[in-house]
Parts: sequence; C-alpha cells; structure tokens
Amino acid sequence: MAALGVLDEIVDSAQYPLADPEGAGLRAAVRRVRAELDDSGCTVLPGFIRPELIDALRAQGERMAPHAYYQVERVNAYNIPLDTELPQDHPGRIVLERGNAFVPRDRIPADALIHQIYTAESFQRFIADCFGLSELHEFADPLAGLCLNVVAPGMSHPWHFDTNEFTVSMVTQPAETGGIFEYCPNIRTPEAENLDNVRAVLTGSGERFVQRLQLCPGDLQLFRGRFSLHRVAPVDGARQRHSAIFAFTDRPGMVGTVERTRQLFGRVLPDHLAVADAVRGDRLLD
Ligand SMILES: O=C(O)CCC(=O)C(=O)O
Ligand SMILES: [Fe+2]
Repeated sequence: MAALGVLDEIVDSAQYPLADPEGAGLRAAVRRVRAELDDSGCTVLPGFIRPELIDALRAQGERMAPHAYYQVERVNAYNIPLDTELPQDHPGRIVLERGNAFVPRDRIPADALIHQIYTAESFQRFIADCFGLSELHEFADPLAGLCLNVVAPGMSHPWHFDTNEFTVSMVTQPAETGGIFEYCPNIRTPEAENLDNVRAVLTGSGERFVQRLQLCPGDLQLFRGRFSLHRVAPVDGARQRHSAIFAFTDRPGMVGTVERTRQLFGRVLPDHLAVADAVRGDRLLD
C-alpha cells in the first residue's frame, strides 16, 4: 500500500486533499460527486493527477500496452452468451465486436502511477466516501483488479452495461480523434430494462439518450455502469486510447470466473482455478 505522502505527490492535493478527509475542501468535492452520481450516474474530477505527472502517466501506459491481450470477441450489450434464447426483437440479439484489450494487473509495475493510486488507502477511502459505501475492497483477482484498457485505431469498446455497480477509471492517453466515452444515463433501472430505448441506441436511432464526455489524461471518472449503457466510440488516428480501470467491490475476495478470465486475459492463474474448485469440488469436464 502506498504511503500517504506518496499519494499526495501524485494527486493534485490542492483540489483534492485526500489526506484530510474531514476537511472542508474534500467534503465539498465529495458532495459534488455524490450529487452528480445521484443525478446522472457519472462524474468527472478534472485534473486529479498533478499536471507535471501527465507525461509520465501517458508514457507508462504506452510501455504497458504491448502486454494487453489482443483478441476481438463477439459479444452483446448484456455480456450474456450469444446463444441465449431471446425474443426476436430483443437488443441482446444484436452482436457487437469487442475490440478493446486489457493489460492485466500482474503486468502493471508496482511503482506505476496507476498502481500507486489504486492501492493507496486514502484513495480507497475517498472512493468509498463518494459512492457512500461503508466498505471498499480491491479485487482479490490478480489480473482484473487493475487494468489498462487499450483501444487501438479502428477498434471500439462497444455498447455495454457493467456487471459492477460502480466503476472508477482514468484516461491516460486519449485517441487522436474518436474514442469518445458515450453513455446513456440511467437508460435502465433495477425495475425496468427499457429494451426499446436500448435497441434504439444500438441501432443508431437513439441519439436523444446519448451523452458524451471529453476526458483528458489524469481526469478521474466515477461511473455507475450497471444502469447506463455506455461505450468507447471507435478510435481514429494513429494513436491507441488508454484508460486505467480501478476495480473495487464492497465485499472482499472478488475473483473472476475461469471462463471470463480466459476470455479477457487469454490465461488463468491458480487463484482462478482454486475458486472454481471450491465451488465445484472437482476438475472433471462438464
Ligand atoms: O475505458 C473506458 O473509458 C471505459 C471502460 C469500460 O466501460 C469498462 O471497462 O467497463
Ligand atoms: Fe463499462
């Protein structure tokens, strides 16, 4: 875990005094974040990282990116199997290409800025505070807890809902053109899927639901992606788009399934197999 002093040198502590959680400065920031999350499910904290570190943030991402698992996958917006039986006009029948690639946590050096931020106690306390959670835990998953999301030119991270209730992310390198984060605030609710509206967005006739964010490197984004359909639009130009995904849960011990881990990272580790064994009790084929 990074020491308090270290994080203070990374985060713009004049704007975001994480070391003083009860101080007026941070309370005001938390109030604003909570109000925006309640309203649209999304908020951006501009200039979260000190401006003099933005070049290093970008360069570190560039060095990690070759370690991403590049494998285009056919998916739907709900991330359920493509052969799930669904009514003819259900938006889950629309097949999308997931062209983004993740650098897993074990390929992100411990001294990388995004790793130091992710593991810092004062950062975790701030995030819990923003989402109104009494507990917040890093994923126990050695790959999925912290990732760099890489979207190469010509690729996109297509429309989807997150499984997680909340997501914390930070662009470390924007695309030259394109690669905009697009989202449909609260297009579904815990009570209603609103399939017609989701279908409209997926088929290009739902512009009225779509909002766009111009994210700069070092801005911190907090997002409730379970209810707001979202995507990274296709990336154009010569450069990849990179974003750090800081994954937390309100329960300890979160480890991905063997199948999903293999899909996202192209490999599994003993931790993933151990969880599968604990559930199944054997390793026989299904
Ligand atoms: O990279 C981004 O900005 C969005 C990532 C995202 O939606 C996800 O990882 O679920
Ligand atoms: Fe997402």
